[in-house]
Amino acid sequence: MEGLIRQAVVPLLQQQARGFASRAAGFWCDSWFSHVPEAPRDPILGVTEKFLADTNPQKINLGVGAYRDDSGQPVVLKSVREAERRVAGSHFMEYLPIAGHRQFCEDSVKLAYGEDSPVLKNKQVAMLQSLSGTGSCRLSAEFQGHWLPGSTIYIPTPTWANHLNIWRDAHVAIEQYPYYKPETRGLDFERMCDFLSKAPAGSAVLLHACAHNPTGVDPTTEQWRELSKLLKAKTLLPILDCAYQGFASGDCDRDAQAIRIFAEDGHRMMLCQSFAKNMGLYGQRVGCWSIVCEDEKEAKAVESQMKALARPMYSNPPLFGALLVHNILADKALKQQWLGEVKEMAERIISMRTLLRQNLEALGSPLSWNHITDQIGMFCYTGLAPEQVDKLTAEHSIYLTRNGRISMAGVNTNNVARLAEAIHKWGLKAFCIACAKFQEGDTLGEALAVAATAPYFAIYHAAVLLHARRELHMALVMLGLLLTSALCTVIKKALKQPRPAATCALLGNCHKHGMPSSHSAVMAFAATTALLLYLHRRGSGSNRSRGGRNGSGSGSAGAKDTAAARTAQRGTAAAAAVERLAQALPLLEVVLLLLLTAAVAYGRVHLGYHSPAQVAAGLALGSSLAAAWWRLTLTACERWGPALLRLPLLRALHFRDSLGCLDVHAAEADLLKAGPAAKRSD
Ligand code: PLA
Repeated sequence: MEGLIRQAVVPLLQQQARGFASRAAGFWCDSWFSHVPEAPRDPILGVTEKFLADTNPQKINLGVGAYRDDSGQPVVLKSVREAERRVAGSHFMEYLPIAGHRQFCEDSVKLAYGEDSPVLKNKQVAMLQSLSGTGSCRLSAEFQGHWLPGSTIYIPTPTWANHLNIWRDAHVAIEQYPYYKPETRGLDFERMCDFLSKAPAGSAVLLHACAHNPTGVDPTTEQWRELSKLLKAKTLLPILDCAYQGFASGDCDRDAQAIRIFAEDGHRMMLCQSFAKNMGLYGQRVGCWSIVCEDEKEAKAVESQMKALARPMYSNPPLFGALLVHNILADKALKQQWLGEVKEMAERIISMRTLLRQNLEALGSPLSWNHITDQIGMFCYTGLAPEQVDKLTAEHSIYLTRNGRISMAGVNTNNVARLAEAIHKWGLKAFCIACAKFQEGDTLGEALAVAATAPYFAIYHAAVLLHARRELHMALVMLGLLLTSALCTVIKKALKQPRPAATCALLGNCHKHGMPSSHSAVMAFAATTALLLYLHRRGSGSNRSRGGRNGSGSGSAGAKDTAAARTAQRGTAAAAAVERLAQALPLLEVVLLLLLTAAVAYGRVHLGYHSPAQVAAGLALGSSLAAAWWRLTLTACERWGPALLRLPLLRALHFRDSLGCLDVHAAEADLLKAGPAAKRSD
């Protein structure tokens, strides 16, 4: 409703107000048009105007939906050239009747409703040659406004921008129904049906017969059937706009399925056909407007009113294009040739979708570009925001509509890489931890993708420990983890061993190197260090119970002894069990870390990110680095630890050496228990 007010009512009021103001001021005698403001550019054809004004030789026009070959040139189909040859000189240039070329219309509706369509056999279809698809739509809107007064048109969101202008200018009330779901980049079928089921009976519903513009998302056959039933049950009139027959699947019959389902279900309906795209007759303005009526008698009356609408608008349609289409559709061999050419055009577009997606993935784009290949027809609804589109135009001379729609017909092998680079540069970037991809439905893969975050958490964990505990050796562990990761990057660059060929295209990492797996190396480093620390603390614990060095810094006896003493004090078996569990915890943690390392390593192969050899190399590198680093850490802490800890900065930060302490937590608990006096005397 709000959209309608903005688009229809507000401009009308503004126009009236301006007219009134200028007349009231007496301007209209000496300045007839001074009150006429400049209209905004058309959102689609305005893009072509800007493109033509650009002097950059590298410019790319992906705005208007006009087919181009792989060298970016407009195409005249061979079948059309042959029809042109046959037509040339053989016809005089008289006016066509108001309803245009009758045989052309009959060929045209056969292509849409089907050769053996009962509605055609029963002569239920009123028809008229129109000024291409736009002319058909405009006549439909005028007919609705005139013969179904007070009815509303339901238009999908989004849609071809001109639909809104057309029904607005025909003064028909507009409602917009949900069609596209950005989150799934698919059809919002449930909401669409829900919305339409609430439309008042007697309303009209505009549907794109195939290759929805701009989304490239069509209902499935089943969904078309459901929609047809819904519209029938709710007494809604379907108006099908068929501007791309053949461009969705490459097969004109398949692309007519919606039209045929609705006709079969006995709908009264309107159909707007265009031969601009599928025959490449853009400038010839050839279309056909038809209305399926109750019977022949009704069709006759309706057709007479269709002519009555056309006559004061443009009198009668142009001759040449209609003759071309008629020559092609009425000649079996020529029609066959044309069908092959439509298929070829559709296939080139499909191959460009694959190429564009591959290029984006090869650039390492972390976003999903599946929708480029999932969508059908002439357009790709990229999801780029208007600001990003502006960047593509300003910085790269790439022209597209501001709703992020790309005319795939303008993409070719020469410009696809430049287009992908520009989209990648100005497109959305993603930040996520690990971002491991897995196959839909692979539960193990999903769990392993979650496990792939572990190396990042190992580093975060070390950082948090360092911050919370201020242990000297933890600073060195953290440094070791970072060095391991950096070393992997250096080795990968030096060896340049590729990622597994079988999966790299799907994962979009073909341009990355994989030897060794840094995930595996970092995890192996973390797990080995944890194991060595555990063994070291156990060793110092048993030494201590044999009278060895006490490294806890708390001045108490070994934690094991302390625990035993506590147990004795409480004297309960349950407490003893809890204590034993607490003692076993450090070992359990080490075991879990080793298992997690195994899961990460297995996941790298299962998910296709690395070969087994790359993972094995990562594990070997990480664990041997950890062992070497551990020796170095021990020596460093023993030799230089005390001196380091005396440094003013480390003292101020309360850094400490707790390497030799068997159970840091127990030691701290004892310290706190001893009370403030103990802390002061410390
Ligand atoms: N209906 C839809 C859904 C369309 O996309 C178009 C054309 C038409 C009707 C009208 O086509 P015609 O009058 O040329 O037969 N849309 C184009 C061109 C290809 C345009 O905007 O006029 C587009 O770029 O969206």
